[in-house]
Amino acid sequence: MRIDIVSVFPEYLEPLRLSLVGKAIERGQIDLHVHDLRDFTSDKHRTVDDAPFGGGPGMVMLPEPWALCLESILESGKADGRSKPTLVIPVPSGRQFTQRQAEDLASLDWMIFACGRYEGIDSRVADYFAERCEVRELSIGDYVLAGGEAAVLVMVEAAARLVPGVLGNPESHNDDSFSESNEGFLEGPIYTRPEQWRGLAVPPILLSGDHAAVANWRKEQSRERTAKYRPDLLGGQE
Ligand code: JDN
Repeated sequence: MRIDIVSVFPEYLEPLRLSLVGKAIERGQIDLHVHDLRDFTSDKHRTVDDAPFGGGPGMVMLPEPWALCLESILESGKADGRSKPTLVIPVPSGRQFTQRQAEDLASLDWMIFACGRYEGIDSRVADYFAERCEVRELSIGDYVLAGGEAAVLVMVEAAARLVPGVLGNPESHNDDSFSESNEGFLEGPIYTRPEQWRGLAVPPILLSGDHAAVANWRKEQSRERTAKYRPDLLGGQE
């Protein structure tokens, strides 16, 4: 899988080289390219923004540096034997990024993430590239960040751990909160040694060796937790 990320703060994406995603990069399972948008400006001040048409506060990212950068990435990816990237643009006004979206991204061969700053990117960039690749405007939740970088860290990590071979044991996905094999419920409580810790015991059923009973108990815990924190996932009201 190839991942290109464009930002005016390329250092913001460096944590992706740590831990699980970092290991996947080292193993060659993920080919990560981070690009500085300002490298695609031509004025002395390396300008990437301007005032919004129609007035209002803040600044909007200029379309031309984005076009030059994305075109250079499209060429580089083609030279690398890739075709039809998906262009992900994190925006507070986008479709909700969910575990289903993460699973879908994990199946792709090539993704480009465009991190906006200020009030966002001139909307013509998404329209223009919609004719050249699949564009997805995604939101990681109902809050507003200062830019798309933190959202991209979230989306790349959520997708990368689902890429076959990236996580040691693929079965560990089955217990994930929101996973299909878990009926979309939240994961219940988990325990390790010692059996007794500061006066708190591990639920005895987990020590019973009765796998069916353990599975039933976990399902029940999972339902209870979902009913308490996320009744919307059970089809009820929030
Ligand atoms: O997903 B976000 O909250 C988000 C915020 C901004 C952005 C991209 C995404 N660009 C500027 C603010």
